[in-house]
This record gives sequence, C-alpha cells and structure tokens, in this order.
Amino acid sequence: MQFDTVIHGGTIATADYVTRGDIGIKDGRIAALAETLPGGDRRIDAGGRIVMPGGIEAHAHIAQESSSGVMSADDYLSGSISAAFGGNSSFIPFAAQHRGQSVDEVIATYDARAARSVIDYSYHLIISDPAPEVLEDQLPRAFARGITSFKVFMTYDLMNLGDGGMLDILSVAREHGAITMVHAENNDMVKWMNKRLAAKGLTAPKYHAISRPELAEEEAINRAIQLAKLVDAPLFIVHVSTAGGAEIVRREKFNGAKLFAETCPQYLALTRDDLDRPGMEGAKYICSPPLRDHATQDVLWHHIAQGTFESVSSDHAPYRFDETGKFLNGFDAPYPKISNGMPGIAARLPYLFSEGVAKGRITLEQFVALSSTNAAKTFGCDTKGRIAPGMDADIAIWDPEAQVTVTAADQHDNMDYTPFEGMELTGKPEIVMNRGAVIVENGTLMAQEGQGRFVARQPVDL
Ligand code: DUC
Ligand code: ZN
Ligand code: ZN
Repeated sequence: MQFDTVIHGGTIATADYVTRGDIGIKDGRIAALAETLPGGDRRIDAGGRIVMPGGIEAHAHIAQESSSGVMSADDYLSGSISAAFGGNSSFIPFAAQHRGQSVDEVIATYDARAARSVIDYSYHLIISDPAPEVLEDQLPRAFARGITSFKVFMTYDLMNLGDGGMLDILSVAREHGAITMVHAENNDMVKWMNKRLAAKGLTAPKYHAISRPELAEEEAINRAIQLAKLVDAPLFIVHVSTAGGAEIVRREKFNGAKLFAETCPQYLALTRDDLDRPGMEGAKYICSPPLRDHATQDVLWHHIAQGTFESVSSDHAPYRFDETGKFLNGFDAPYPKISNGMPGIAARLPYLFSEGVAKGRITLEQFVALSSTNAAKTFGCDTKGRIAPGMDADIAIWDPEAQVTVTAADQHDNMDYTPFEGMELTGKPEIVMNRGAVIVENGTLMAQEGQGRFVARQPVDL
C-alpha cells in the first residue's frame, strides 16, 4: 500500500501497551502498524518520541454563554487552536440550553459556532429546562444525531434541576443509551454559606472556596449516584475536587455502579491559597467546585493512579482578567459576581504528562487512557482514541524530554492569563494530527479554520 504518511521509529503508546514501530496513514485513517513500514509521501522520523492517540478534551466551555449571560473568551477557532497546541485532536465542549430554549435551537446555534473549529468536535448538551417536549421529543432527536451525553447541574438557581428533574433526565438518557454528566454541589448549602459570608462582609475572592465546602460536593455526588441507581442509568461525575467525593466514586464503582468520573489539573496543581493572592489576583483562580488543599491533591493523584477516574479534563472555562470576563460586574465585585472558571485546555496534557508520567505517578499507558482512550469509550467516539488499523489518524507525537516553562502566550487561546503561569514542565506535543492532517508542528499552526468535523457519537460503552 502507498501511504500518505508513515510515522517511523517512534515509541507507540496505547492504553494497553507501549511498543516500538511504524504507523502507516492513508486517507485520514490508520492503515497499518508494523515494526517497519516502507514508503509514505511524507515520512516523519519519530525516533526518541512518543506516538500516541491525539488527546480528546471531554470538558471545555467554548463559545458558551454562562447562565448569567457571560460569553466565554474562546470561540471554536481560538479554543480549538489552543486545544491542538495542547496535544488534542478532538474535543467535546458543551452546548448549553438556557431556560425556555428548545434543544433544536441550541444545537443549531452551536453548529454555526463550531463550524470554525480546526479539530473534530461534538457537544455534550447542558439541560436546564427539562420540559415535557424536551424530554419526549428534543432529547431523543439530539441523541439520534449522535449527541449522546447530557449534563445537568445540582447547583446555581438558574441551572439546578432538583432531584425530580434529574431523575427525568436520567431516565430519558437510560432509555436511549445516553450518559448523564453531573455538576455535583449542594445548592442550598452554597446559598446558605453565601448569605452568612455576605452578612459579615466577607466577599473577597478567597471566600469563594469557603462558600462551597467539600461537604457540598460530597453530599451531592452521593445523592447523584443514588438517583442514577434508582433508574439504573449510567452517570458521569464531572470535575471531582474532593477526597471524599473521589472515595464515594471509588466505593460505588467497586460495588458495581455504572459510574464514570473525571478530575482536572487545577485540583492537582493549585490550592485555595491561590484565591488569596494580592489585590483581586485571586479572581483568576475562581472556579467551581473551588480549589482545595495540598492533602487533597495527594489523594486525587492516588485515585488517578488507582483508576477511580476515567479522564483528567481541563474544564476550560475562559474568562479574561478584565471587564469582559472576570469583572463584568466591576473590578471590586464580590466573589459570587466574579465569572466562574479558568482556562487550561492547552495545559491539560503537558501538565498530566509532566506531573504524572515524568514524575512516576502514572504509567504512559494510564496517561493515554486518561487523556484520550477512555473519553472515546465513555462518550462513544468509536473511531477515535486508539492507535489501531481503521481508526482515525488522530495522533500526537511527543518529545518526552523537552523542558517547558508555561506562559500565557504559549496557550494560543484568547486569554490574558494562565493559572499555570511559570510552571516548569517536562515533555510537550511536537506534532498533532487530526484525521491524518498535521494541525500543529513544532509550535506552528498548520490547520485551516473550519477543517474540524462534527463527530456523531455512539451510545455509552458500559
Ligand atoms: N462548571 C463547570 O463545569 N465549569 C465552569 C463552571 C461550572 O460551574
Ligand atoms: Zn460544572
Ligand atoms: Zn465545566
């Protein structure tokens, strides 16, 4: 066979094994794997490099209005470019339904926005209004189009569905083979804390962490799992930030629950002390659930190594450190009125590789599983996430020894800061491919606007 590209002499890393060999690519797909392959219109010498499935970013907010109407700083062009520079070949941002909107209208809106993407994409639907026509007609239609995951919130007055609304979504999802994702924090606990803190005038960024205690996450994770068990539906807990929450997930999985979960680099790299930086700097570190402490970081790493989490996702929720983002409500806004989220789509995999693989906390196989393969399985991307004949040639070639200092400019997003600024990391993606096309090479964007394609997904693989 005449290959379009041969990647030669690299260390091929999959979720199951690591081996030396060549990869032949034809018409956007992996056509052959062998110890050595001849030919190739282009031959890429991958000696000394790791060749792995391109990352699948399963949690990002791109061109998305928050429930309070703030638009994220990244659209599908800048967000997908930043993802590509971070070693990702595809991503699954959210398409958010706000109350009163039809899901069909939401999907049409995001289709128009996503047309700019340089990498393949799908959406998780966020459902905030489970009206009968949504449950009976619109969600089944979305599912039939290959949108097979629905996110719900247990917090925020404009998003929280209540236990009954969650049961409604879970049972529709179960019926169709979709997976329900949940943001688990107890809304009343948070509101009660907010009221008490406001009454005392305690509204600086650092109080954001105090207002959303570990208990609020742990209680809600437990409740969400019991609700899912009642209707025997699969559940994915997003952005687990607590030791207690991770322990509940581990225990319930061990006992057979159809349960999936992720954590995020910010809960491993940062702590609530970052919220107490001088002036309003702490606003950069406001995200929900909030940053915790060093002891929690160690426990979360332990759970990553032990298999509690399917994925480590960025939860890229970019709001600039200015009046368009964090300070839409003024530069001295109290913490509940500061836009909630931080960027990280380009830093996710370099951070996980460096702190995980290079420091010996996880194996290379685990890195591949956590960054790509498990997301493909859980979210039904059946042509992605694996290096095997017939799969999309979504491939990242890493230099495992490069020394990198993280800077905001190197994130290639539309942000004016990175919470990971100044971190010294080992390893970086050098070449990133999506369906056989090189999209990033040695720090240069090679992709064209709009070359990413929608990925119709399959039901969850239980
Ligand atoms: N949940 C997220 O997943 N991201 C940003 C903020 C939030 O509440
Ligand atoms: Zn969330
Ligand atoms: Zn998020």
